[in-house]
Amino acid sequence: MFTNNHIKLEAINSTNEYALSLKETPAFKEGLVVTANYQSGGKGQRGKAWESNANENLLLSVVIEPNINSNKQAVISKIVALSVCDLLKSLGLNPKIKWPNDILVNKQKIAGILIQNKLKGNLISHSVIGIGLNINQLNFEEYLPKATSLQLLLSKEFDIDKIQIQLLQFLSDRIKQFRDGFYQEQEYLSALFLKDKVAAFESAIQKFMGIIKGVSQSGKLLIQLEDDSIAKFNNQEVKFLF
Ligand code: BT5
Repeated sequence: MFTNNHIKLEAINSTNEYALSLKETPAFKEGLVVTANYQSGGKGQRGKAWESNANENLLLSVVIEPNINSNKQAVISKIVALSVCDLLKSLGLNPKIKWPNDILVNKQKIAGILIQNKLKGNLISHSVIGIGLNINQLNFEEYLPKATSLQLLLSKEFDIDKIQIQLLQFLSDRIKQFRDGFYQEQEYLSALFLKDKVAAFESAIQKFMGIIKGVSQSGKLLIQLEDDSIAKFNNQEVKFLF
């Protein structure tokens, strides 16, 4: 699926932005892969930055054509997060998905995902899936959660191209399974950070205790409250206190 349309860049502001800039061209179609050795303006959610030393980590964007209703958009990020987990598990790690888009190992962030969708009416015609995976970088800024990398966790250097090929294989397998109707929700729930554990959260109005039960189709976090009701939160409406 991601084999014959690969643009490799030495340096760019953001691989997601670069892929999106191609949206009126024939190259912008399912299977497009854009990678860079360095991003001068790597993007996270809502104006946040994704920072990576040059040549040390995977900075990747791929285009898929989901053709699903935009109210089911969460399935895309679930599949992508699971494919990053597949890769990390294949290396012997125990990854968790911290809603909405962080991949953690030992409560430290090893990868981030940024999905930007192009809509045609109610349909998501194209998704640009950006993945930043820390591979060989040893020193990071003081982020919260703390950052980690494959080399920090496994004490050896990794070949970034090989990791990229493996990750894209896991991702295309997951996409194929989804299109074949294979249900991945249970796997997602078992990988979800803090699922079924009593934890502390903070919303705009208060701090509270609750239990994560899942993520809705539209991507809202479902938290069971002390009175057993389920509250739904959009990204940015709730913070984990851990
Ligand atoms: C993300 O956003 O985690 C999504 C990151 C997606 C990056 C990829 S790289 C290829 C593609 N092209 C792009 O321009 N982006 C995508 P968010 O959840 O908003 O997290 C951003 C926050 O993570 C920052 O505010 C920092 O606190 C932290 N952070 C930044 N760089 C990091 C790193 N290398 N490792 C761990 N944490 C980092």
